[in-house]
Amino acid sequence: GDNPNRGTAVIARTKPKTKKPSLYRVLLLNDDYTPMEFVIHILERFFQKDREAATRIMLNVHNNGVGECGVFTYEVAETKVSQVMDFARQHQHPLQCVMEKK
Ligand code: TYC
Repeated sequence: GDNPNRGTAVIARTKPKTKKPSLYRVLLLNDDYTPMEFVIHILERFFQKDREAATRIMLNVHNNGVGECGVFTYEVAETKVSQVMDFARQHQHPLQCVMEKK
């Protein structure tokens, strides 16, 4: 016969193919030197926080040593960390920003 599928079997996928991406927290770390106003500016500029939210997050970091700026996919989190670290270095502040898997 001319049927090219003779003798083959195809099993249809039953689950959707897409997977949820892993999520990562972006964290700011406290230090004794970075000005509070600079940290608020970082949160407004790179994390789209309004002034009230930015101030709350900054004070949370100041009081607890660490605080969450947001939750993102891997590539976005990596970009945020780089942007914050580059900006802090340009302004000669020791501010540290890290990401961790949720
Ligand atoms: N502790 C700093 C100060 O007293 C303020 C600060 C807040 C620094 C948050 C870093 O991630 C930070 N000037």
